[in-house]
Amino acid sequence: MDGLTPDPVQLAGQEHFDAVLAKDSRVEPKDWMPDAYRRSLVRQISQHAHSEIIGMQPEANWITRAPSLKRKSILMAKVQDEAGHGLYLYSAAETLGTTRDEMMDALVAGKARYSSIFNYPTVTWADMGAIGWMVDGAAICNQVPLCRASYGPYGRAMVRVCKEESFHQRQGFEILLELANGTAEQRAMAQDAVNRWYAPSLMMFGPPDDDSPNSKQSMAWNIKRFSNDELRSRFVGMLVEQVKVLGLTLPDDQVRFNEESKTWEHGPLDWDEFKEVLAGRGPCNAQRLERRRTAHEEGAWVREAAVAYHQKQQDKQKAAA
Ligand code: FAQ
Repeated sequence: MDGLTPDPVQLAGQEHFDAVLAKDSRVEPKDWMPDAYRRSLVRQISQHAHSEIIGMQPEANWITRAPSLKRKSILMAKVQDEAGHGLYLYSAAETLGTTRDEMMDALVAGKARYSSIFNYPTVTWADMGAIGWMVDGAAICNQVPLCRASYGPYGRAMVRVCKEESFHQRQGFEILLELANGTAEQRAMAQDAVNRWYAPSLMMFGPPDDDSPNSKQSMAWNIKRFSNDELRSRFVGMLVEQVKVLGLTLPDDQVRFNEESKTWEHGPLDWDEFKEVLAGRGPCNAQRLERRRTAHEEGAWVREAAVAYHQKQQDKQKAAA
């Protein structure tokens, strides 16, 4: 090609890609897709996978301290679900040509993003309730629309993830409900957890729309279906109703339903804090990354054993051929 004449393969590919999006249909791994679409998907899906994996840590801290055997097994199952979500998502990203090793290397080198929310400490048992109710709740609000993401493997992975997140949210709500109906001390612990997780969970939806560089293009590509602020507002509306059932309050006296725009409004959020967390200077960033690095190093023998096993199987097949 001389660089001036349009490449016919690329032109036909772009035409097909545009038609797929116009029909609101799915793009599949072997289809032609623009490089920028591929890059943006790898960016979002790998960050999402890392969030699930790092997100295991704040809750895993409580498995040994959960107040009963039943609570321990429920929490353990939830943390294992998060590992599964990470694995589906790494697999979806791999279909775009990025290897799991590349993604994992970026994470342990501190070069990859993961959700801001997992850089906050879990200081009491009530935090397990608040995480389930609010963090998984926010994850559901954000991820249900992603089930319709234009990239097939991502959208399909989201269907199962969302089913499991719904169960997680229920278990978190139930922990808070029990504490809220317990002793005065337990009730205070539940309220304190809700107070601490409220603003960070609202910030999970990402920066305000005016400050969200990726949203417009992601929405044009049918990856994101709603803007960060739209989803945040829906989430506030959900919290407002459910907190009444808990008999607790939200630490925000500016929550109100705007009749004109038909959206839920909330008080100001500390976006400087959000930027600090994203820059790696949140309360637990260093601890989370260090733990992940250690786990990665300690798991090296499992990866080596898997490679050796695969090699052995291949040698056997060759010998039999
Ligand atoms: N934390 O232009 P936008 C879970 C970054 S899973 C860190 O608005 P976009 C399950 C963003 O990447 C939670 N970084 O970006 C669970 C971008 O940086 P980049 C994770 C953030 O992509 C529960 C820059 O800021 N969920 O909780 C955050 O259009 C309990 C500008 O932002 C997902 O990943 C943040 N909160 O919208 C597990 C869902 N927000 O890449 C364990 C999929 C923004 O240009 C226990 N992802 N940034 O360097 C998404 O929906 C989107 O990527 C958003 C961000 C909405 C997160």
